[in-house]
Amino acid sequence: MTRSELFSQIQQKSSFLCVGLDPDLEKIPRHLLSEPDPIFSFCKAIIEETADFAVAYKPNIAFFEALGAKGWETLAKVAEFIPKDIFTIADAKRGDIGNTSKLYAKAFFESMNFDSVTVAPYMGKDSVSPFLEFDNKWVILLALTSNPGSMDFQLIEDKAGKPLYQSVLEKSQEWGSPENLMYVVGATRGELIGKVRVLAPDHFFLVPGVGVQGGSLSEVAQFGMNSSCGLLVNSSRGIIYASSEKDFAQAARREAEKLQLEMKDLLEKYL
Ligand code: OMP
Repeated sequence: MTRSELFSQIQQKSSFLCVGLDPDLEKIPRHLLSEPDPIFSFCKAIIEETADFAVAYKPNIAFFEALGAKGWETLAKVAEFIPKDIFTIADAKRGDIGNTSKLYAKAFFESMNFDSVTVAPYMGKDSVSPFLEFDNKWVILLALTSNPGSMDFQLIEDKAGKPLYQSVLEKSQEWGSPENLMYVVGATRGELIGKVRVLAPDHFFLVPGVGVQGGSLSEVAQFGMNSSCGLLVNSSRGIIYASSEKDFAQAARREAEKLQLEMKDLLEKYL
């Protein structure tokens, strides 16, 4: 999917919502456990009920990988089930020496036809570039993450006072463009989102951390929105586990709609 196709979907739906698919057998409603593929049934119902409000889906690969070979089959079925006009993110946080990264890229872009994959920048250019060689596919590079451990390395300053995340943003812009490179910027770092926006004015940000992790959607929009919106705000648990009863998909729909309505107002205010 191209950047302009993504932006037109955002405008059409008045939404920049990414629904995170983090399906955990221990958390999904009990009645689904008798289905032949409970995780697929769960994701399918969530997708059917939230697709009106979402411009992206982000299956987190760990939740599928944890189930072994069957989990990979389920992931492929989920990826295939997501409507083709909705942006898909394989949240795999990959990255390795060049020839290995190339095969990771093939796995997610060719075998499963995802639009994008999350990539860790730690191993540098040759670990990221193979993902950038695919037409109309995207790298979503970890820049400033939402977790407490992000302080351990990402905020360390060099002798000139430049934090590591800033070096990641500056250097990686030599490898990709706003047409094929996005950044992960956590919603829990509200005070820093504006700084990241200055460093990467045109790139899309994938922003996890609203909802359960406590980030503020309005702050994200205030400091992070650009003239093409430039934001995909993810919520996983806050949507998919809104209810653990038979009405789980309808409850997910209500949560997704709530976020979309907030996003509509924010788009009107800042776009
Ligand atoms: P919830 O906190 O349940 O909304 O889930 C957040 C999702 O975003 C999980 O799948 C995380 O793995 C992912 N995530 C973060 O929470 N923080 C980050 O900095 C980066 C990610 C990610 O790359 O998606």
